[in-house]
Amino acid sequence: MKKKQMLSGKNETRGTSDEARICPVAVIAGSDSDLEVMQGCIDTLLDFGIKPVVRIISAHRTPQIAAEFAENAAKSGIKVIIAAAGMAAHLAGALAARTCLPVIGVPLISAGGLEGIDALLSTIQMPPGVPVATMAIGKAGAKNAAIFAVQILALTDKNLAKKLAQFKKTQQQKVIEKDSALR
Ligand code: RP5
Repeated sequence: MKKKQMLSGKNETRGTSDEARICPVAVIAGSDSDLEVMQGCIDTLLDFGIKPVVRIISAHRTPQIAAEFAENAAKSGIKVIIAAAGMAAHLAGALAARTCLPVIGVPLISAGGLEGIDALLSTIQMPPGVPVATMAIGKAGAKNAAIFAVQILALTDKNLAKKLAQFKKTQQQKVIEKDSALR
């Protein structure tokens, strides 16, 4: 089911600017091996009613496509880009270099990597003038990237702002209930 949602996001949201208007967030993974963790990001966006554009684009293996995507993203209606990669994770930075849109980076743990520290440093240590809003490594970062994107969009979208307030309330309530259960 989850996989279907992800594939559906990918297939139905590529292309025209009409589609992009209802897909203001792009989730870009550096490899198909990143998709399992990024499903948490996609699912969180779906929970807020946002169906993202989902792509696999590599800063190193498909640099031309990465450049073209970043240069055309704003024109096609995308407002926030989430970029996730492992190892020498230059994807978020490479996209941020070519767009004025906010770019959120998610450093991932990859096989043979350094537990995500390699990706964290590659994503976060951007030179002044080209920021990447870098989240935590892995699953937590994937989910937070979605919430952070919603927070940006909620600044100009009352409906999303309401959903965000409700999300915070529910989250708080869950912790209070767990605390009460201990007493
Ligand atoms: C990065 O290299 C990708 O984002 C991925 O996390 C890592 C390994 O890629 P694969 O060899 O699994 O395709 O570019």
